[in-house]
Order: sequence, then structure tokens, then C-alpha cells
Amino acid sequence: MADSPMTLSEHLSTQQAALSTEHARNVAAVLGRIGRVAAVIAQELAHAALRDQLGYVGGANATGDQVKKLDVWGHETMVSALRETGACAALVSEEAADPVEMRAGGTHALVVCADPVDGSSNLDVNGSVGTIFSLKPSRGKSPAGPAALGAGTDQIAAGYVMYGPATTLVYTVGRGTHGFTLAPETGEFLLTHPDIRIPKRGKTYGINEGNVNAWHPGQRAFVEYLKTKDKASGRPYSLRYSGAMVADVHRTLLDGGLFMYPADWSDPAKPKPKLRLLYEVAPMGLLVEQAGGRASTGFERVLDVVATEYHQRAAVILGSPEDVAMADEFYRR
Ligand code: FDP
Repeated sequence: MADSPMTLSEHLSTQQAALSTEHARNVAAVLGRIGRVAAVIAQELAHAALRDQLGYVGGANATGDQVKKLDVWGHETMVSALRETGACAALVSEEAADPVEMRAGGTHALVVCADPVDGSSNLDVNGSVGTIFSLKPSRGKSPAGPAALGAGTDQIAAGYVMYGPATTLVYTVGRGTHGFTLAPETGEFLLTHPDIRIPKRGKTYGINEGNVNAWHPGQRAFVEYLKTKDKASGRPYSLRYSGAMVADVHRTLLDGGLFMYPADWSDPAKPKPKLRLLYEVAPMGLLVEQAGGRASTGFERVLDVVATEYHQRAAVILGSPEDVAMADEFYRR
């Protein structure tokens, strides 16, 4: 390699112009620390089977999911790492019913929303999993947790880490979406995917098609359309679905196409989405938009959805702008 690639911390300093000075310092501290946590999580995942860290703890989390040992470990690791930054006023985590309040105060402290180990049903089969995070300003509130609520447009940074064959960190502070790969020898994230641009249209869609009978009629008609042969418009699309949101969104960001987790419409009076807004759907929405894509619930832009509860759920259709626009059209018919 001719020039050595930029490290995550070097890159963070190039992004500071997008943020106020104090926010820039805090965002860099928090994102840098999340990068360090990610390197530790990657190590732990690699040794999980050897250290008896696979399997369930016994019990469900705030949103009713069965909790795995690595979910608990990931949450505790994230809490102590963020506490140490002194820049984080609260953490809203999938694994805690209420926000974990931290010491940092002041108008520039941050509230982090995170799913430390997302896609945990993949853990026991050595499949890809991820960490998803989102940063919002605390605005000096005390307790700071409630600052996590509100619209996705309030996010000042978002990102994910994918633990696959390589560990990849992708983040945005609102100036494009950038991807880094962990160099295991040094524990450093190096810039390998600068300014990711999602293709305008793709050739694949990712969705749990086992739920087809519970979908909104527009969703059913749209997937049927994607599967119908038409050479001119590049159909049928291929189905790709790993069952871990991070891996499915990462593929969609790089190759284009769609990742969808629509609501369960079995009872049309009460549609039930699955994925969590604050630490799954909204951060992915920001990352995808910053890469030139779109993220919708089928009815509105994901980033405009206002969170009124910490573990609120939302439907999501994200990916290539033309593909998502087409999905929205099917929902309107
Ligand atoms: P998991 O339940 O394994 O933690 O919200 C979590 C999530 O995984 C996402 O990562 C993933 O996209 C989705 O749920 C998978 O859900 P299905 O098993 O219902 O397809």
C-alpha cells in the first residue's frame, strides 16, 4: 500500500467542521471510545465459544427479547467505556429499561442510544452481529435520558460496527458516511470506505419473508413486484437476508437495493413493528441518507418519526433511493 490509510481518530478531526467546537470534542471522544469498545467486543466474540460466553442468561430485556450472555456483557462494557469519556450524560441501551445516567453535564454533553450486540440470534451459529449507536445533544437536561427522545433529525452522529470476517465501523456526523476496517495487529480502525455512495438502484432485497402473511398489502404487492421477471427493469431482484440488521444494512449500503423490516399488520388497527427506533432504525436512517439513500416507514421519512418512548419500535424500508421511492409508491396505492 502506498500511503498509509487514515485512522479513525485522524478522520474524526477532519469532520469537526460539521460540529460546534465543544460538540466536536465530545463527539470525537465518544466515537473514538466506541471504536475501542468495538475492538474489545470483536475479541470477545472471537473467543466466546471458548470462554463459555454463548447462550442465554435466562430472562427477557426491556423489549421482551431473550437475553444472551454477550448482550449483558456488551451492555456493561459499553456503560463503563462511555462513563470514562466524561462526555456522555446518559446511555439508552437495548438492555436497560431506563436510561443509564452518567456524570457528564453541560449543554454539550451527549446522550448515546445503543444496541451493544445487535442480531444476537446469530451469536450461537457464528454469524455476523453488530453494534449500533446514535448520538444526540443532552442540551444540559438533568436527568439527560429524555434528550434521547424526539425526532431522528436531532441525531448529531450515528454509526454501526459489523463483526464479520473483518470488523468494520461505519459512521456519520452529517458529512457523508465513512467506513473503517479494524487492523487486528494494532487495534486501530483504518479508513477503507471513504464517502460511501449507495447505488441509485440495486438488485437485491432483504426481508424476513416468513412474515409475508402479516404484511401490509402494499408491502406484499411490492415484494411480489420485485420477484416478477422483467428484463428491462432488472427484475427479479435476488433475496439476501442474514437476520442481523447490521450485516443486512451494510450489504445494502455498499451494493444497493433494499433492507426492510415492515410492521406486522395482522391487526390493521394496531400495526406492530419489531425494530427499535432509537438504536436501530433512526441511526441506520441517518447513515443511509448520508450515503445518498432513503429510509422510510412506508408512510413517512424515518428521520421524521418522533420517539416518545425509549424502546419505541418502527417499521423500516431503507436503501437505494429509487428502490425505496418505489416501495413508498406501493404503500400509497
Ligand atoms: P435479533 O432479534 O437477532 O437481535 O432487532 C434485532 C434483530 O435481530 C435485527 O438485528 C434483525 O434484523 C432482526 O431482529 C431479525 O429479526 P427476524 O429474526 O424476525 O427476521
